[in-house]
Amino acid sequence: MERILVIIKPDGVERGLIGEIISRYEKKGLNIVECKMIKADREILEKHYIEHKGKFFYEDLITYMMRGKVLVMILEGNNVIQLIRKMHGSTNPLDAEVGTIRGDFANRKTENIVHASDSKESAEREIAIWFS
Ligand code: 3AN
Repeated sequence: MERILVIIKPDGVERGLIGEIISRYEKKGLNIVECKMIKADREILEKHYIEHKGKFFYEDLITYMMRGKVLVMILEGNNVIQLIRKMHGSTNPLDAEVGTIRGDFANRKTENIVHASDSKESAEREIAIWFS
């Protein structure tokens, strides 16, 4: 059984998209096994985004992720990582297909509504950070 960490980011929460996003996961038959709403601090975000440290968008990304509450979830199921990433669409909203969450709701690269782990290894690393 595979697990993935998903975050509905501050813009998703602010824009009232929590219900819409969770409803898509439910309709797809995905299983939410943990869920919490928190205001992330710099410490947790620096751990989460360690691979992006030093990139030109890093500071903007951390500031944006701290500006409001986020909904953090663990989903579990067969091939859940591939399924969720397909449903979220590409990081760049210009590349995200219509019908995906980013394709339907995002219009910027940094503020792109959702995060999802991109591999089994990153899922376990991220789950340990957010649900330790
Ligand atoms: P994804 O969330 O699609 O897996 P990552 O992990 O490459 O994308 O990037 C993490 C986050 O950093 C993205 N969700 C986005 O908010 C931001 N980001 C990534 N690349 C860029 C970029 N070129 N310009 C601005 N923000 C970016």
